[in-house]
Amino acid sequence: MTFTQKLREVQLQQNSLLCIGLDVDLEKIPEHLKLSTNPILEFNRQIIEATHDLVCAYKLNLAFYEAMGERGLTTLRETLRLIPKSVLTIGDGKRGDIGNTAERYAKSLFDDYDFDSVTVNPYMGFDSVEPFLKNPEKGIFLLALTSNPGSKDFQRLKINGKPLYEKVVRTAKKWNTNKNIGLVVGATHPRELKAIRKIVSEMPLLIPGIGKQGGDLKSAVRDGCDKNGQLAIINASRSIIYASSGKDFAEAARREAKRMVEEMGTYRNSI
Ligand code: OMP
Repeated sequence: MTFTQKLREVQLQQNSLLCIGLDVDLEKIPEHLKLSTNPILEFNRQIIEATHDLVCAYKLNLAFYEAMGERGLTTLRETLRLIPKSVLTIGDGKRGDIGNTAERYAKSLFDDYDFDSVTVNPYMGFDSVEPFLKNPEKGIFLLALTSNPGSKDFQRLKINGKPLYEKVVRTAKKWNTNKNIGLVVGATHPRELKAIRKIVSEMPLLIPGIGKQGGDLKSAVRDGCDKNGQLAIINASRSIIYASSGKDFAEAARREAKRMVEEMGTYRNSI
């Protein structure tokens, strides 16, 4: 089964487009957890337990784990073990390097950590992306139009009258022979999201930027989904995992996740 098919199945089973970003920061977790042997793992354990029936994926941004040194990497591994197989995992490292190095990145993230999918920066071209594409069951999200203000610095530059991100989108479509490529498009660019979905009608779109970054949920669903109301993976990290800083943090995360899923449901029904 290709990654795209797997995503369709999971979204159908879970009836959800929501991805929770486990971007965990020791300074932001509730005080009472700091007495646990591994506060970050305990935080993740409770968040996963409270939300796994509401999501299609969890995205683990590697920066948050790498920044904690060796212990962070162990926590990353242990967190991955806590995620039920019914849900997809995204290793968000935005990797990209010469082929020989990219091979090592792909081996680490897919074979060792066993992520279902990863984020990849396409700036270095095909040989830097190719090592990630080999296994059709593993997904790759190529950065197309990112959610941050700096996305205008390069991604919107015109080449032969068309923005660079559009070139990335059209090229990714050509490279997608294994049906395992998706694109990252920020929810902060609703107009462009709609145009990109028209170009890639059958590719997954990872859509971050909801919540703290101000992206619009309605457009993320209506413009990001395919014609069946699928293939958009809508990520929220801080707005869910830090919905409360008290002892009720996991319940609060569940409430916020549920609220988002219900809101998304209303937009999905009108696709
Ligand atoms: P919140 O703003 O807290 O929901 O977090 C957003 C998450 O999505 C972070 O892990 C970012 O690194 C990631 N992200 C973006 O915010 N913008 C992008 O354009 C791409 C990503 C990503 O690839 O996930």
